[in-house]
Amino acid sequence: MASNGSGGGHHGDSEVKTDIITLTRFLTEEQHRLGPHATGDFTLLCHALQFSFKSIAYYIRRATLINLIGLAGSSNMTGDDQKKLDVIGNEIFVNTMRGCGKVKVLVSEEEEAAIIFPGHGKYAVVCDPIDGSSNLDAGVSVGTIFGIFKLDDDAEGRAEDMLRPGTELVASGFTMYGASANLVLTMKGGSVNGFTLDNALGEFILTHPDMKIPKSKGIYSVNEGNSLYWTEPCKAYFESIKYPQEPGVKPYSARYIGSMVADAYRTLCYGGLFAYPADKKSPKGKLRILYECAPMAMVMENAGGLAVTSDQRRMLEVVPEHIHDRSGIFMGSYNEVTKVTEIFKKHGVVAK
Ligand code: FDP
Repeated sequence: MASNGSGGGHHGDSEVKTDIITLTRFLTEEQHRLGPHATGDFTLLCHALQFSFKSIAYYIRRATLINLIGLAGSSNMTGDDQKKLDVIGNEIFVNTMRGCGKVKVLVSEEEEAAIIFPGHGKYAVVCDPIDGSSNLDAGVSVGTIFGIFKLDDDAEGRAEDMLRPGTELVASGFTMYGASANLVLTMKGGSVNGFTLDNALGEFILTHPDMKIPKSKGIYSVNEGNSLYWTEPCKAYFESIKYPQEPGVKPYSARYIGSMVADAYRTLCYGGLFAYPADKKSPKGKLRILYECAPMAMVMENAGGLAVTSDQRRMLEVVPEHIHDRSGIFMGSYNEVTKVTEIFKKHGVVAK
């Protein structure tokens, strides 16, 4: 069978790719691109991250078979009931981060306090190990969200060190556990790259290089069950896309999975708007700044989109008051988020 010399060979009807970019290769190439001053610590940290994603993907896939569905009988720091898989996902994450030796501070949705590891790790990791877990028992897609900060060389590692804006993230992303496990990774000032887990090879393969979110798309994603509590500008925005006044303009389609990672991944791929606004019932919003909003905002911005808070500030500039602090969020296609900001402005809500 002759090779075409471009990394692919013809085998029967299908083309078999023989020059594959795995996440491991991608990370090594990124490290080499940075030159000799790159120590390889970030690469090792990412290897540990990818192991935790593979493990969580494995347990989610087997959950119904090995009695991992249902509640663990406890609730986490933010008051949510913990599922057995929340607990296991968190343990996997904590252990892999500790084991890699490169992390000094870990903030997890499932842990009340920041975890400080011994040793000289120079990174801080924030994570929601299993986001969207109310969907778990129904087999609906959930995900892991993560962000990575670099600490100062002499940092002792304190929870307060984590109260920083998303603009200081050196990398962020998420893995969605759906029909396949899809990992999206972005680094500061870089592009957004998507990898799909090949279960047989046990490797994440680069399948979506340089992802760009479409500039506009008539899809909105929000929990409409909260509309009773929405503020006036919020109501006005959603009215405007559901009942457009301009002749010939079609109303938007609604899509809401209820797992931020899955809704964000669809928004990244197809475009549109995902929102979890602050409202009269939850004036600070529901989603957590450090390990949900900021990492997602970085992905959206690096893919050409936008992410803002309910008071229309750039999400990445928000400094959380405590590690589990929350915010309202509107994120997605550039033109869709811009439209939100324009309507809020008409109602007197302007970023300060
Ligand atoms: P969950 O409570 O199932 O963990 O922040 C968690 C989150 O899910 C997000 O993944 C999701 O977007 C949102 O909450 C769903 O909240 P609602 O059920 O209130 O719509």
